[in-house]
Amino acid sequence: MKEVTTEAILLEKLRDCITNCDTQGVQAACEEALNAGIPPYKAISNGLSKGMEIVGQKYEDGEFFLAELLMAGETMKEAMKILGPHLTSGDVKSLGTVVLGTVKGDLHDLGKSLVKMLLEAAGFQVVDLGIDVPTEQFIETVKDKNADILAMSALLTTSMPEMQTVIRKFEAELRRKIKIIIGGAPITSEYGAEIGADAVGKDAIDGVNICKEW
Ligand code: B1M
Repeated sequence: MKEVTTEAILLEKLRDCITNCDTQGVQAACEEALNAGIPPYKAISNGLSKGMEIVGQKYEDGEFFLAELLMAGETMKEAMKILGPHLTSGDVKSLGTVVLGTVKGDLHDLGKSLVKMLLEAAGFQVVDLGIDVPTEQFIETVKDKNADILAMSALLTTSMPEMQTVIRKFEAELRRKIKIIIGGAPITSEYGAEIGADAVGKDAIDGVNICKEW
């Protein structure tokens, strides 16, 4: 019989807090996971994000509605408030400046915020433009901040073409100077290559590792 470990139980608890939209319970569950020595990124990717996948599936199946998506999002935010500070290394060296945002027409910010926390933990300076970011704002901020990397996130098939719009709007000289990474649930490596991105982050950790290599 398969042994059920404390870690597995706590990860399931985190998952269930998301599917039950339990904003109070998730705080205690995060503390419990940290106290049990579960690395914060594992708590997010193997616990909370699993819950988000279930919520997304239930929404597709017509079992959940927009209200549940919203509540699950709020629950995840509460969890990130507790886990986020534990992702930070406290290292002061700067590896470079990253301009980050979710593209125009897209209001999903949790994956993007996770990328931000991990980039900061790795030693990058991050200029977070938030969600629903217009094309010009990405380009102007890259210029103003003399950024090294532009990182864009999209969760909707309808918003992902915005990434191509942004990439096309860069003047040739500025484009040569900046590395562009994209990511989000619907984004594939093929899509990244097709629209001229330099890389696609399969998940937040992969994205940050690519930026570190650069
Ligand atoms: Co939305 N939503 N949503 N939603 N939502 C999805 C994305 C969906 C797949 C649900 C579904 O139908 N199964 C679906 C998209 C379908 C599609 O386009 N193919 C969908 C839809 C349809 C919608 C609306 C249109 C619903 C409506 O209004 N009728 C609407 C759109 C609003 C808009 O943006 N204009 C909408 C709204 C919302 C809420 C606002 C209510 C809420 C977001 C709350 C918030 O962000 N504060 C919400 C939520 C919560 C979801 C699901 C359930 C969860 C998303 C999430 O936060 N996951 C989602 C279903 C799903 O993803 N399975 C769904 C956790 C997060 C940590 O993961 O963001 O994927 P994620 O990030 C991952 C990777 O993608 C990657 O790293 C992270 C993991 O390490 N990553 C990067 C992300 N960005 C990266 C950047 C990188 C590298 C990696 O480098 C730059």
